[in-house]
Amino acid sequence: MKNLKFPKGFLLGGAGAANQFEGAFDQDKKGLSIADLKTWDEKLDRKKLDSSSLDLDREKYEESKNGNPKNIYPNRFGIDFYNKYKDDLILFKEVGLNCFRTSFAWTRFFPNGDEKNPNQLAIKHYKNLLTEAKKLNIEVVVTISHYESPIGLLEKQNTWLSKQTIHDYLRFVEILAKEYKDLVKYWMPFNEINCTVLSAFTGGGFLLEKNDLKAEEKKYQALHNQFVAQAMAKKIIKEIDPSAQVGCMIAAFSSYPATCKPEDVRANQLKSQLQMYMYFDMAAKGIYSPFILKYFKDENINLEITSQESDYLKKYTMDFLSFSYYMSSVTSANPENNQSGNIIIGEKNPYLSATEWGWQIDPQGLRILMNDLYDRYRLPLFISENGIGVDEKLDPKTLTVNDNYRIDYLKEHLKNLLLAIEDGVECIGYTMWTAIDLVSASTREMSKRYGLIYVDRNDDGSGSNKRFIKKSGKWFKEVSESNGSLLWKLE
Ligand code: BGP
Repeated sequence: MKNLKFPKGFLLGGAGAANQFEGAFDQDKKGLSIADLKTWDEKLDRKKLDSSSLDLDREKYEESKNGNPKNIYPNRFGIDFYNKYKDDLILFKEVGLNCFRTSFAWTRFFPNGDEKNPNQLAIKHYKNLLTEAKKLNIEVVVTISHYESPIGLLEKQNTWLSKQTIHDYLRFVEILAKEYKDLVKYWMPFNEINCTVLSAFTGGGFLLEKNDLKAEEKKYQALHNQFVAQAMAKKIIKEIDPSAQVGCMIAAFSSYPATCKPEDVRANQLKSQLQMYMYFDMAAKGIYSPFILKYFKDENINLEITSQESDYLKKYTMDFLSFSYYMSSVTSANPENNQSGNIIIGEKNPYLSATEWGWQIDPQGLRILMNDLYDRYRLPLFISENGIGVDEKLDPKTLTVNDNYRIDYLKEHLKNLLLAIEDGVECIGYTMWTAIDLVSASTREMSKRYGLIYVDRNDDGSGSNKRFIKKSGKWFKEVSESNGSLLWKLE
């Protein structure tokens, strides 16, 4: 029987994102971000989801911006972490986190995205948060931009479609690095950078007009601008604090060929190159690989790339590779059985079970992926998101949630992570999604719950907003205290 433990200094924690849990959308001079315009859809069909749920078209955008009173904007209220962070950090400690990954809201520092001087209230707020976390020995890992670009930049320059946004973003990066260099060691310039190609609005912060024939080209241009910003962010952060560590964050869409038929294997190879490896190649090597250059050519995608940008991309590659991993999918040359997934569509895997939202649970897939990535890139890995979303209720008698399914999910994934480390993979951290229930990124539901801590808040914003530790929270603490040993104990 194995008894593998986390390596010394391993970051074991939980993750969240400002736009999904802070709320307080108009407090302390905060400006509107794209997340503040997203609405809850009461009629949402969980069986039929795809990446379009992440986008807003022009009409919906204008309606949201003008504030239709019938709309419910869940990201605007979140769970009020902005005002409750002190108590919440104590709860994070109670569920055993030694590390907490969150984003710092861009529109708190620069309400329109491009002001000359930053909002001092934001600087102070996050300094207080970091200081509180330090007192509790919680290492804060900062995502600089997590699906929350400023509306001001959308209106002015279509956000990431414009190279001007690189400069605006870098001013934000510089402020963060200067202000928090003594309190933050790990930085991730973008959350799930590959989302930009799936959703112009959520990932790239810009609107595409209907039937835009250049839509693909625009998304890849926005992505390229983000790649440059990611490299430049590393340059700036390292100049301010040479000991800081900067890593990418990519949604790892790992996929198996449906059969060993060569056509299926080839289809899967292509999909993996396009959805996953091109992003890791850029982060680790600073290049577009030959396959993606051919893809651009075949698809008539012509990007504006300067030679100075190419130099920066190669020079400022990432110190570690981080990724979210929720599920795996299946690819065949002739897809039949589509299954919803974390903002992508894949096919059904008969060997795996799936969540209510169609995300196929595959703990072994994590070990396979970690080995694969380490074999390709030889850089330390950081699993920055992993977890299970379930529509669950608080037991009114015990005031907890008996979420054994979450314990099973986390246990199996953590065991596979430790097995990958035993295989020889270097892994520096794991932040499960999420420490505490918050608003879902893809569906804006509160009822798609991931937390170790339950929050009494409903999809429409009603509820006491009180916190309750779930059974998984107590279990996570024991895992953390046993340094992983508990994972291998027989039930
Ligand atoms: C990732 C995002 C997170 C998050 C998570 C779960 O894609 O980085 O922001 O929310 O997935 O997804 P969802 O909230 O859509 O269930």
